[in-house]
Amino acid sequence: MKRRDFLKYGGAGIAASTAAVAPLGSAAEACTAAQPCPGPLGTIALRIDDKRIMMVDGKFFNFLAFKRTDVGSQDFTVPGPVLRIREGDSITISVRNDRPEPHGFNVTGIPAATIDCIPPGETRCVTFTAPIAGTYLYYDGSRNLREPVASPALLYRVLGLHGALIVHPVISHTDAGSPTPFSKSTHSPKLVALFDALGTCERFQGGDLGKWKGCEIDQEYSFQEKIWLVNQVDPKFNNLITASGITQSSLLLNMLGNFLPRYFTMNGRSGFDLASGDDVCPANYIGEPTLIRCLNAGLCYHSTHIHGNHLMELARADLATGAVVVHENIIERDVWQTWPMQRRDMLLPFEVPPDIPFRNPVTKAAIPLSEAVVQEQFPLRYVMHCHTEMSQTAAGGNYPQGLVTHWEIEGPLGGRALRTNSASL
Ligand SMILES: [Cu+2]
Repeated sequence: MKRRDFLKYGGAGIAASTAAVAPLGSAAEACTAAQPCPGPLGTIALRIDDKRIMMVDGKFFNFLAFKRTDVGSQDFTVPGPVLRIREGDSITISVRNDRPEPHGFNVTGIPAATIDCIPPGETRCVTFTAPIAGTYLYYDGSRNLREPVASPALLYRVLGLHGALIVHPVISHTDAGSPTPFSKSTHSPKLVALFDALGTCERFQGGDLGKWKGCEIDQEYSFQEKIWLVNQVDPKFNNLITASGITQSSLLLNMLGNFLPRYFTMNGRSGFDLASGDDVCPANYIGEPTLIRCLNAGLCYHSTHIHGNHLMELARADLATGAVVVHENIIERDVWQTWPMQRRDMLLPFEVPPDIPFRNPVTKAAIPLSEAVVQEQFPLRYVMHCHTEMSQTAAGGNYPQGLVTHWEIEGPLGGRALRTNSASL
């Protein structure tokens, strides 16, 4: 290869480190001019640093990561911690940057929750009013020196600086008293009809236990509420992260064009590492509906497919504005698209799967699922996998080590109580 070609195509370390000196200085100076936090550091305190993380095939790569410092002892994670706030509250978020390059903070659909620039070693704050209840994505949307101004800033988000921000409603119950994930002001008649039907009809059984119950505001997830946050990893971009800064590679001049993901992750894991985990795998009894909040922080399109039940799509993000849109009509799906920066709230009803013979074939009378299952023993496990074919793999060909997990029916209607009672005997 001629030296000129090396500089043009691959000489990231040499070409960029000399070319980047001047702009790095000026950008850092502009960033330092930003005002420090006034007063206390706020409701939620975050830090940014780098972290080495092992992928499903045992290889380690560098990531940029958030950790929360205002609650307990937490580690840097990718994705960042799940943040839960309440609609209408005044929220202050502080972010300390322990990396050598400037960073920022953004939330899709909440333009006021923006910190343009956090200089190295410093802390910046933002205060905003929490918008309507729903699922939001926080991330670092600041631009690396080499990312073209004409295209979206992608690098820091994809390298790990992203996480789910959940806004809880203040008044969420229907007039009939059914809890929903949304504010009453955004309820549609069909959404109300669905949540009122949960636990009360032949399809959605379970009485009071069949109602949906949300996650507590100080928890990341619960047995009836999960978060599926997907991302993709191309190690050649992760390899640009060094302790002394980001290597200013020519790869960044066209990140989308140069991006070739080798790992497709959900909540930071893929393949075998997604085979279990309470954060990801819904494991409930018939009649215990589970909300799955789906987000995509990456650059690739995903097409999530689930077996066993259809899900009810309750809400999505408007991709133009990022705002939460609670559907007027409930859409039943077993495959749903997840575009980059998209969020969708999906309700997994935990109804009797249609292939389980829980009716007497002659009299049509319902018989207990526990007696009907003669061939398939509990737990019944159903796959979730992405229908975007590339995402089944890891490291460029390890199948199935990509975006694949499962959900499971632990037992029949009322099974949780039966198990609890037998455990107490
Ligand atoms: Cu499938």
